[in-house]
Amino acid sequence: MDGLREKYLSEIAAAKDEVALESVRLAALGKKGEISLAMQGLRDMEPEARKAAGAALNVVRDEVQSALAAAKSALADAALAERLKTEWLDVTLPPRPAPQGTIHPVSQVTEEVTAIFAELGFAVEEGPHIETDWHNFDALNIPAEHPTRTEMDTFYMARAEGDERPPHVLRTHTSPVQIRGMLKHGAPARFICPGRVYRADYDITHTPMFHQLEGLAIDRDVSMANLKWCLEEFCRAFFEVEGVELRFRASHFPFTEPSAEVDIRCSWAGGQLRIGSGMIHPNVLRAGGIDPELWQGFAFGMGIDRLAMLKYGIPDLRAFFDSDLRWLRHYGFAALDAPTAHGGLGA
Ligand code: 2U9
Repeated sequence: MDGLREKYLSEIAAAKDEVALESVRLAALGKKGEISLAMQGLRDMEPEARKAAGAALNVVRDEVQSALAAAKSALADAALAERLKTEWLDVTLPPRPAPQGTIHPVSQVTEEVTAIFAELGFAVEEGPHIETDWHNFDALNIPAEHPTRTEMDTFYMARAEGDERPPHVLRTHTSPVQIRGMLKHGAPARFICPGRVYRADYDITHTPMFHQLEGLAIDRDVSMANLKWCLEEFCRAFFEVEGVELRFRASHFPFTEPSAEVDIRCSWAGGQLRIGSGMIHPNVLRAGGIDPELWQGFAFGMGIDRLAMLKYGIPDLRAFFDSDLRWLRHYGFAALDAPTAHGGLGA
C-alpha cells in the first residue's frame, strides 16, 4: 500500500502538465489502473484480510484522488497565469495607434449650426454639387446677363461635342438645394442647407471651394421680424455670448425682396460676420412650386468657413484646405466631442 501511495503521489508531483497528469490518473485509477486492479483483487481475499486491505486501499485511493484534483487545479492556475502574462490588456490606455486626424473645424461648425437650427425647428436638406443652370441661376431669379453667370465666376462642366443643352455648373451657392427642397416638400417649410459651393476665385479671402449655410422658412405669415429674431437667436447660441451686436441694413439680392444684410460685430475675434437675408422673391417661390399669393418666407445665407474662423480664431482661410495634419491637430476637434445644444456647442 505504501509503495502504491508513494509511487503515485510522487508521479503526481512530477507531472508537468494536464496531459501528464491524466496519464498518471489512468495508470492509478483508470479501469485497468493499478489501484483499481488492486481493489478488484480484494474479491479473492479472505473476509478478514479483505476488510483490512480494503480500508487501507480506500485511504490510498482517496489520497491519490485528492492529490490528482489538487495538482489539476494547480496546473490550471499556472497555465492561466502564464496566459495572462502575454494576454493582458490595459483598458485605461488611449487607443493605439494614436489617431492621426481630428474633426475639421468646418465639420465641427456644420454640426454646431445644425444643432442650433434643429432646436429652432429647421430640418436639413442636401442636394447635388453638380447642378443644372436652371436650379443654380434661373430658379433664383438671377437674370441671364448677371455677372455671376460668367466663366470668370462659375465653373461650367464640359458637354460632349454636339450636345447643345445648357452646360451643368458646380453649384455657386446652396440655394439650388432650397429650390429642390421647396419642389419636394411644398409649403409650409423650414430647413437649412449646409454644404460645399464652388466659385472661380482664389486669393487671401477666397478659395475655389468653400462652405455655405443657407436656410429658409416659408409659412402663411412669416415676416422680416421672424427673420431678425431667428438670426439673433442663432448668433447668440453660436458665439455663446449674450450681447452679440447685430446691425441690419438694406441690401439687394436677386432672390430676396426686400433684402437685408446683417453685420455681426465679433469684438473678441476682431472681425465681422455678414449674413445675407431677406424675404424670398415671389419669382423664386413660384420656381419652387409655391404660390406667392398664399405663402411667404424668409431666407438667409452665410459662410461656414467664416463662422469657424471667427469662433475659433483661425486667421487664414486657405489653410482650411491644405490637409496639413499639424494644422488639423491644432485647430481640429476630438471625434467624441460632438456638439449638442444641451451639452454646450463649442470647445
Ligand atoms: C432661396 C431663396 C432665397 C439665400 C440668401 C444671401 C442672401 C447671401 C451670402 C452670404 C455670405 C453667401 O457665403 S456667402 O458669400 N449669401 O448673401 N443668401 S439671401 O437666399 C435664398 C436662397 C434660396 C430659394
